[in-house]
Amino acid sequence: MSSFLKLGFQGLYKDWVYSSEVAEALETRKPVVALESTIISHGMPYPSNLLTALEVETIVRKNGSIPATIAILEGKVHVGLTLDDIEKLAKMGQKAMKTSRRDLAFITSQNITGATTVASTMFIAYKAGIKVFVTGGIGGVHRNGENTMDVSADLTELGRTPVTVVCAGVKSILDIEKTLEYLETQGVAVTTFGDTTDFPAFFTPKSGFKCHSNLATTFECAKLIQANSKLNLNSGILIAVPIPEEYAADAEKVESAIEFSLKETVEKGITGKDVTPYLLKRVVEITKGESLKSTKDLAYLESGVKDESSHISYENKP
Ligand code: PSU
Ligand code: MN
Repeated sequence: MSSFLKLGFQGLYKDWVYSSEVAEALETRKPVVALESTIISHGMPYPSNLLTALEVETIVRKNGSIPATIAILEGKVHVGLTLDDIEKLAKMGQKAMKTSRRDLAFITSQNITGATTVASTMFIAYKAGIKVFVTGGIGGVHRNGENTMDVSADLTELGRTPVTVVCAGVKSILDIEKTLEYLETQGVAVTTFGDTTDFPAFFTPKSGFKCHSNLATTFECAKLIQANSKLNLNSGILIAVPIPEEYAADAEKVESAIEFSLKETVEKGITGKDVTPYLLKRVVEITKGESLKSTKDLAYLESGVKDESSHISYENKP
């Protein structure tokens, strides 16, 4: 709180709440990385969601940046959460409102607590002056999306908001080929990172669909971000970093779990914003945690820790 008061940082919107370290970093132009919160409430079960959220913040710090996890708490936009806030969201799970761009006016006018998706996190990050955002997997065009028109607002947000999203690709619960097509339509600069041109499928390093661009180093990525900004394109960038082979899930197991869960959504009439959380939950259940393990491994990777489910204790918090 002290630095917040000392520096008098308020940001663009006077009623947004910034954590003191994020406020200080933004005012003194230190690097800040935005993080979403729907992955906490709707993307993973408790307590893995809590441990992962804290571990990701630690990784961001270890790499010299300040993490800004974004959420809406009792109708207020929060940029940078306290440990208690993160724990509350992790425990609320699906009781927190899944908040995409279209929900922002509603949730802030009704004083509701919600977790932000990639789309709304990008919007808030941009307005807060944060240029880079890291997450696991983004939303996309759903399978059979040509009939349901279920296309995540994450893709249109990438087309309209100049923030760089770094992720592990798109989960094959979605139609990856159509997702890439739609990103092209939206004018999003999409690239793979590392030594592959195959777009990654989150659980596995290759999806079988090619990406037109590949960058080998973080320096090249920085140049891309700078060029996007210089051109004033006002659209986003997607950098897809493949999961290393040794952490990848068994592709066949995951695929059969996805197909089974997709059938269930049709049988149970699950539609709209409930589809993604339902599929994520069922794939974890059916693969008996194998998919969750990859999710956690991805997050823990840079900290040099391999998941044993319990060995990142709550006490290891930042
Ligand atoms: N994909 C994942 N994990 C997630 C999500 C997607 O592998 O947690 C979440 C993200 O918050 C993403 C949102 O922005 O789901 C997309 O939901 P929808 O398809 O309803 O737009
Ligand atoms: Mn949808």
